[in-house]
Amino acid sequence: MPADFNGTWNLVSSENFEGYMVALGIDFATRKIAKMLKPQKVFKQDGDSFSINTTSTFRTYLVEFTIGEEFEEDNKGLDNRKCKSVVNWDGDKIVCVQTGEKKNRGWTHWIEGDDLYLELRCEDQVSRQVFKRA
Ligand code: VLZ
Repeated sequence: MPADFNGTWNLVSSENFEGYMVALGIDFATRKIAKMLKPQKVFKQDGDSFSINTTSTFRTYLVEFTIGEEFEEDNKGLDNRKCKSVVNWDGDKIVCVQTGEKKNRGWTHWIEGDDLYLELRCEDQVSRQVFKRA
């Protein structure tokens, strides 16, 4: 029985999002704004079909995917690079590999207790975020 990510989640802590953004080549002014944000994630999950909508007062980012099916991701409003992405289960975690110009790019989500965790990876940088149910 895989994990159920459905719901609305609010950011409560963030570690090294700055390093992750630098690795993605996000400009200084955008980083200053972005690191102040408290984004919300709305997960919709139906079996292996997901949508994750990350919203904030500054930018919004929607990604939709099915486990195991590669898709084109354009990262619009983030670094605007295109990559080929695929998300797979690793136990109760969902692991995204984003293949493109940036090495070692991807993310992992999992739930522990009532908290949603996110690890964001790009090149040698790792950012960790924790969300609580809204
Ligand atoms: O999350 O890739 O949940 O694809 C933050 C918006 C969105 C703030 C960060 C604007 C998206 C930042 C991180 C401007 C540079 C992300 C995935 C996993 C969904």
